[in-house]
Amino acid sequence: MRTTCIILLIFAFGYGCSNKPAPNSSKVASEKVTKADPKKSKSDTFSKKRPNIVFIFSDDHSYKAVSAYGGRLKDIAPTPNLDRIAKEGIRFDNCFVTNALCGPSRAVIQTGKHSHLNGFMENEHRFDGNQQTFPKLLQKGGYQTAVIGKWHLGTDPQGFDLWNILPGQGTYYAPDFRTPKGLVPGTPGEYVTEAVVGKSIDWLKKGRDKNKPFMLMVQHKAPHRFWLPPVHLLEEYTSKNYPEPENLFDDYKGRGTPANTQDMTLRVTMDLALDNKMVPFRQDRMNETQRKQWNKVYDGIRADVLKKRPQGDDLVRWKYQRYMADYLACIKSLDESVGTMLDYLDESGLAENTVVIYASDQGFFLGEHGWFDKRFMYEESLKTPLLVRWPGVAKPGTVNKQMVSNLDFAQTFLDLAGLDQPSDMQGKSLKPLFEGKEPKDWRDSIYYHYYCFPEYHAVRRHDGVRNSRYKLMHFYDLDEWELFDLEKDPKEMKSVHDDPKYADTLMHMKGELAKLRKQYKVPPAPKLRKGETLFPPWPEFGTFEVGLGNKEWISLFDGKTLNGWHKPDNDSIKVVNGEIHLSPDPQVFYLHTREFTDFILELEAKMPKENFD
Ligand code: SGN
Ligand code: CA
Repeated sequence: MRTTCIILLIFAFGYGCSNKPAPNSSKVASEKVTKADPKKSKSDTFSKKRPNIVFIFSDDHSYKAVSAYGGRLKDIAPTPNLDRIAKEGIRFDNCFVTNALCGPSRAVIQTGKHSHLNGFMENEHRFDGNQQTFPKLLQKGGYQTAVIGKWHLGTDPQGFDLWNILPGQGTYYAPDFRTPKGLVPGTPGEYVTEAVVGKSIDWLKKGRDKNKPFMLMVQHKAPHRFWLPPVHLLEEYTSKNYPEPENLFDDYKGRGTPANTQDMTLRVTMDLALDNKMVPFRQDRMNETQRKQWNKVYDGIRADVLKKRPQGDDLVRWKYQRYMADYLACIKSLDESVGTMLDYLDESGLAENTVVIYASDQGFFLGEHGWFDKRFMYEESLKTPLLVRWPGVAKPGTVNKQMVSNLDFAQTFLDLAGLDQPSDMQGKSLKPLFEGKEPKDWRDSIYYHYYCFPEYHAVRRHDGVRNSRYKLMHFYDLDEWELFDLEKDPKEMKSVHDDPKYADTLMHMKGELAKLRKQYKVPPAPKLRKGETLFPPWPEFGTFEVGLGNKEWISLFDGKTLNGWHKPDNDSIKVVNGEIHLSPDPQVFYLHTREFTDFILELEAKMPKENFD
């Protein structure tokens, strides 16, 4: 198993404009305000004029799982609260990330610069927080700033009046938080999405200086793998039947080596134990009630699948249903938390002068191409949802089709605050688009770059360019190209790179790519890592421990016989009285479907205790 990272760089035509300072500098804004209402204190009036910003950010949220975007899941898994933002504001249909991976996306947002310039190209990197970031500039410009939830940048946040973050990827149940004072252990019974929004509202109520405008980043863990939903949604979401994507059984013909050799299929990579929860796991982060509700639902599913033992394509279909149930229940909870925040903004009277922005760090495959995860420059992963509400400014029900990006967020926030946009930031403020303007010089293509190979999910390094109709991808380590005509082939099933009819388009897109690389000062890619094995276990992310703290061997799965199962040569697994048992030591194991015939158990390694729910 290997993984790759994707980096997307964004390009704009006539790009010089993006680096110009905002026309309304903070000085101008404050003068205006003082004139308008001389009786009020400057900070008071200033904060009225300058909008607050609530940035709600999720992790791996496909736009196909937001009902406002339509699509196959809209009726079965609606998101009424997210839809409310779209209805009362703007739905952006073409928001792309520069690199479809968590840390890199966050670093781009902090800095307004592509990964190669902010230095954070892979999740394993550590963000240099001493560099210029938008929260520092906002703080200097008179804003109160806070970040709550997933951070995932390795180093401590800077430029925030308050930070209260999940360590690393965080956990779904009883999440620990980290503050400047240290680790705050999780509270049993708490669910991460609710905890993040609860702490955010606490800060709005009690933590901030109410004389200043604020910028709050509400950053969710959900719906990141392993998609552990809150128990109140389990029954409902596991009993639905989710429509499949048309290309669930993609055979990857018509595309090159990378699509054929990735490691992110539901068929092979999706794990029955970890992803589909078909083996009991440590639940010491759950309280008794949660444990009971959880086991009631999953014991039932487990018993059912063991009876049916789906094989081959049926097993893929079964996994897809399991995957959607968990993923979409996490989304439902996220949507509920968005409702909680919107309600609070209404009740507190803050709504009127607060810009609410919803986005994800990148998209995600929900079975399209037979995949989960992201990293590729294909549409599902490249795009993120972007919804914006700005009462009195953004026209309700607007749909914006311009090409925008996470590269733009930093400058947008600064512009909203009436502050200068540093000339070395590489995006464009979206404020004019929020205001319904149609800037003539808007970009018409974006640049993407993913840097991580070998790595989890084995996506090859590539960069590329997308405009409104075409997408060109270059897997440069292989020197393989793919070109898609998104109008004729929106699902990206057949590259037309070698089709003579597209020769002119190919030439044009290659020119665009070269232009963007130059414009964004993209250096040659770092050397390809060689010789690193990236097979499990991966201590930093770990896998489930089986053991449940019992003194004896633990019963596993259907427990009949190990005959015909792939098993290790040591004594860590055996059959006792007709039951398959694991050694009491914490063991990490993987269940794979190999050759699509049956479940296969693989014991991978021992590992120390990790933070798993
Ligand atoms: C973990 C996941 C991967 C995922 C990366 C990056 N494996 O490693 O599936 O691609 O995170 O995700 S897991 O077994 O630990 O869930 S990111 O959103 O943080 O970039
Ligand atoms: Ca992510």
